[in-house]
Amino acid sequence: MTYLIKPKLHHPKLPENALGYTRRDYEGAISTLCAGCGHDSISAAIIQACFELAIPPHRVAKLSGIGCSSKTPTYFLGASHGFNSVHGRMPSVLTGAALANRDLIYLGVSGDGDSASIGLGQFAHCLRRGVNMTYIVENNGVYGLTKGQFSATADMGSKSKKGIRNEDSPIDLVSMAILLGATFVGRSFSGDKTQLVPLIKAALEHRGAAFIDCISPCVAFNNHPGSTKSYDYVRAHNEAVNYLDVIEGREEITADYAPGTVELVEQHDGSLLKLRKVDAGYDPTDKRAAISYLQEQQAAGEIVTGLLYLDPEGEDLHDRLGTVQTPLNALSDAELCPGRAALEKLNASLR
Ligand SMILES: Cc1ncc(C[n+]2csc(CCOP(=O)(O)OP(=O)(O)O)c2C)c(N)n1
Ligand code: SF4
Ligand SMILES: [Mg+2]
Repeated sequence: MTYLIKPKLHHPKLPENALGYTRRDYEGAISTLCAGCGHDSISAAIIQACFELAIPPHRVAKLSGIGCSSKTPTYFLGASHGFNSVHGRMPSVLTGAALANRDLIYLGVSGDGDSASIGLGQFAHCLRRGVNMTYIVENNGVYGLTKGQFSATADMGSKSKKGIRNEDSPIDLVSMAILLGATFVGRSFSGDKTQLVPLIKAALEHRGAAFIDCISPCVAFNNHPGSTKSYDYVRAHNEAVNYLDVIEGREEITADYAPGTVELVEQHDGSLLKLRKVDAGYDPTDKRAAISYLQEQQAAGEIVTGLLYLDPEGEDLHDRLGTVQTPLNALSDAELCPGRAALEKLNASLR
């Protein structure tokens, strides 16, 4: 793969985070995506979120599948671990990595083709298992990389660039993720940085399976008037259920205390989510209400965005499996291979 590295030079007065890094330290190579692609805006939001959280870049493992969306990890967090896997297989590679080393922060980036078509089974199982990760689908309703075929999230009745009508009903990844057992589920729009950056920060802070469906218009194949994934449609039909801000367990990240109804939700790791609700009736911790609200708004043609479901007591797969605390690469040979006697004892316990 060829890619262009950005020059390291930057203005000496760029703001620094708690680690002394500037935003530039969280960037990657120069993007080769089409100008105006929503995916580039999501990369910028990821960079901003990691900068604001002062995450050490080498603590992040970014994984993806295949597609324009799955190319994007090259364009952010250049100093992080990265693995560009096979089409639709990111979730199982991420699960394996997370099981081998629980100390890294796992960020999975995928497309609607990657996750809702070929990788649907993988998507389902890593969410229901509670793998500790942030899983972002950059949802444009098409297979962008392979020139605009309908994906499984494309609207029924929508027309492709070539004028062909989609006859299949779409998969709503957000509703699926809630039903499957993800403990943090949000939806946003690539063009809404004010909402997306705090949502990504909250997902990164969440312990357990965090999923974000991010609508991301494909300017080459799916940004026309008939598509609900176009810039114009989302701007006109977006119903935001909450304004979200994150307060880390360690220190407060933002001082934005604008008026409005505020709800503080404590997460398992002690960090707090601050929700400023624009819709006073919306409770993200009520699973059944969240699902029916999503269905109602969808029937009315609205796209609900924001933090849609949260279980603050989310579990990590490691808790369920009772696995060793230490990353496997830090265990000694004797610990990894305790010998014949230990194996015989284990076998005997299973008879
Ligand atoms: C096993 C396999 N099947 C098919 C392909 C061809 N292919 C590459 S990307 C892609 C779809 C990508 O769509 P999506 O995940 O929505 O990403 P986007 O390009 O829209 O961001 C397909 C079908 C492949 N690379 N591997
Ligand atoms: S084809 Fe679509 S998804 Fe791919 S880079 Fe271009 S605008 Fe983005
Ligand atoms: Mg796509």
